Amino acid sequence: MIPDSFHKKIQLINEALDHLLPGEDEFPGNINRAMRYSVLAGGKRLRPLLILLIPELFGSQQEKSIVPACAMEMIHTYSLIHDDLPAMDNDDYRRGRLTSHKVFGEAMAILAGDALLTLAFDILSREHDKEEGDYISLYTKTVPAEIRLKIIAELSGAAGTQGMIGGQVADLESEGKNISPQKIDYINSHKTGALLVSCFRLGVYLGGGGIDDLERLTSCSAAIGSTFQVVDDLLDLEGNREKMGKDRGVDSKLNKATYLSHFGLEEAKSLRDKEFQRSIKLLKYYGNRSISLQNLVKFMLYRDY
Ligand code: GRG
Repeated sequence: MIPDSFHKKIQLINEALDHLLPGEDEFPGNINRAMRYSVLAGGKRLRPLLILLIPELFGSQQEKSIVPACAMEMIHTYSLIHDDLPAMDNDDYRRGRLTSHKVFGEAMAILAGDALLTLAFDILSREHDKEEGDYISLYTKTVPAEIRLKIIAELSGAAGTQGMIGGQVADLESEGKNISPQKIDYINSHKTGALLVSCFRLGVYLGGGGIDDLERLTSCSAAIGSTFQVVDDLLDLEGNREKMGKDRGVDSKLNKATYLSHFGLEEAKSLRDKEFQRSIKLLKYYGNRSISLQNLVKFMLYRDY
């Protein structure tokens, strides 16, 4: 399970997501219900946690990070909804529930994904929300406009064809083929790594880190991002279905070439250990301020769901 020390932050993120998502009773209700169904289904909230924790390396407060953390979770959830569609991985379960298209139908699931992607950039670019003192007003008051613009550019780059979508396209086109280790690395670092790297980079912008910090933490997150996908592949093979809240064996069903299928179990676990040690070494540069982050990285790479 995710360490208890993160529960307060997860609660903060969940409350903000609940507030920032459109209400179930607002018109048009069906799309709002579909968006809320997938975002509020649980999920480990790893990406928002990273965006809250990185600024702490620079002694900055977490309040600044809440809106970008929610935007990231909305984009991540959109990618899961679309990844589960019949045209992609065709999964029936996600986060312990039936997938969006199983409950709301394929058309509404596609639109829920689109709406979450759009809402993410809406909350990042809006000046204020309905009430005074809400999450968005706090964000615009505490984060300068040039940093907010940088965050939008970073996130759209990571989610687009040079990032997550590019990796997803390579993944789809590689099904049933014997692909090179370089191609596997491209898939892992783009499909999964791109958003994780941008969590770290967003955290540096929000925390006021310098160019050295950006380089150090980009390198650290690149190792974590690709390895996170290798761990996901390991769980697809060895994980517990109940704990994971989704079906196993999807990679072999779709005949996907992964780091695991190419190099085998021992090599995949040894890569995980090596990249974990490498990232911890980089994080130790920040001394005690990085302890929570080190714990989160450990959980990410040795998780069982
Ligand atoms: C635009 C049509 C269209 C489709 C987009 C971009 C995309 C489809 C899919 C992205 C690829 C993807 C879903 C990668 C999986 C990354 C991954 C390992 C997800 C699991 O992350 P966790 O374990 O999940 O953090 P929770 O549920 O805990 O948030």
